Amino acid sequence: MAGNPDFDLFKLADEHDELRTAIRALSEKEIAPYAKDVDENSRFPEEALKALNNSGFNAIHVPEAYDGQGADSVATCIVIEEVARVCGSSSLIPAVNKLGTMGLILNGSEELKAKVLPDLVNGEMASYALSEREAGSDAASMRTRAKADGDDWILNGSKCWITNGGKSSWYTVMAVTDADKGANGISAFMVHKDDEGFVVGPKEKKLGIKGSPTAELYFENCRIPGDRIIGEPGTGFKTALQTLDHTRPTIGAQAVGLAQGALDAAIAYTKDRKQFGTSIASFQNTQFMLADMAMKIEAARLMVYTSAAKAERGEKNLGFISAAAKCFASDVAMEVTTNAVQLFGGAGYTTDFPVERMMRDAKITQIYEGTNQIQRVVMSRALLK
Ligand code: COS
Repeated sequence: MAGNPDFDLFKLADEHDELRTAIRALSEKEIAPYAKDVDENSRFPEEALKALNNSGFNAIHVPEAYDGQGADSVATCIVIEEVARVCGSSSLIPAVNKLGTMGLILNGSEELKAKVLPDLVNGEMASYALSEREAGSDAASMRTRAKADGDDWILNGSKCWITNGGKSSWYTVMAVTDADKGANGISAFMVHKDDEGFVVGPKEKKLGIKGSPTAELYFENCRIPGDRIIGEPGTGFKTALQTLDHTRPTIGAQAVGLAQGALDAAIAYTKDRKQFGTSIASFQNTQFMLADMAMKIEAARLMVYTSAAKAERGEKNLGFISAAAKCFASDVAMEVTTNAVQLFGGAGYTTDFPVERMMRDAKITQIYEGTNQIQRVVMSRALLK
């Protein structure tokens, strides 16, 4: 292998680099101009949805067998990262479309996949409904129930903090089907927005990602056909956790994108901003801060792609690496965006510049798809088992 020029040692494929060029251009032209307005008015980024749908970047992960592009997990991360670099809220369109369909892709029947996945290719969205008001980190303590009724299932209960809730057409919903079996009595279902008894509740008022609605969902004798179950009854909690093994890298990618956006803005600003008769980028304090920010982003990006590649290869025991990637990248995003605000000084604390928005958006990456405390539980369990 040594010296072989054909051997792409530890480098992304040319297709990945080309994809980045394409999604970066689209993001800067069609998504970035609206990011401030989307945040200020807490409105859904319709422009981003349209641009992503028109270019097929909205749900690039959908396999070719279901009319999708079948992009690999690293490619999907690159798309999310590049959109997040300009607009955190918009990056949740491709990210949550993957989250809302990954359990189905991993464990659903062919018929169910064929029913749901082409809808995403056609621009509809999907969400993931695991958490409940009283069952967040302790997800297995959920109370939403599903009961067989003839050929149907009837769901009752509620879910909360559902990203893109109300905008999505399809929802992967975890519910208890056998209360005596704990985590192994939970099943996963695909619920459609038009199903009888499916109700979208109020939206949360949030610190960041204000363009992405976060809603409560209610199931009021919600009736769905029997074949909407994903896999066998009782396998839903495993499907939910397996999903997160595949999608935590995407949150890492979102975090890397937010951090990169803040670094890029900080580099431009510190070169331009004059104090004491010179640009503040000429001070070693600024230079070292920028160097640390860039170094940590680079490490986070590598970990995110590594975890995504392992998921793509179908490696077992993804728990450690996907939790590590999400945890590390989101901690880096929080630190980098906060330091970007610092480098902007007073200006960074105003909405005249995007870094305060990026800092607020970064915070959620330390919380959703499992708090970073839960990521450490997952990692340490893997180490000690
Ligand atoms: N993939 C597949 N199966 C898994 C799994 C994984 N990654 N991790 C655990 N399981 C299995 C376990 O083997 C166990 O099955 P058996 O009883 O057959 O052995 C079952 O799932 C239950 O696992 P466990 O006993 O570890 O569950 P806990 O209730 O202790 O919870 C944590 C585990 C804390 C890791 C889980 O609740 C969690 O990830 N919580 C955070 C949830 C979250 O991320 N919420 C955010 C929602 S998205 S915004």
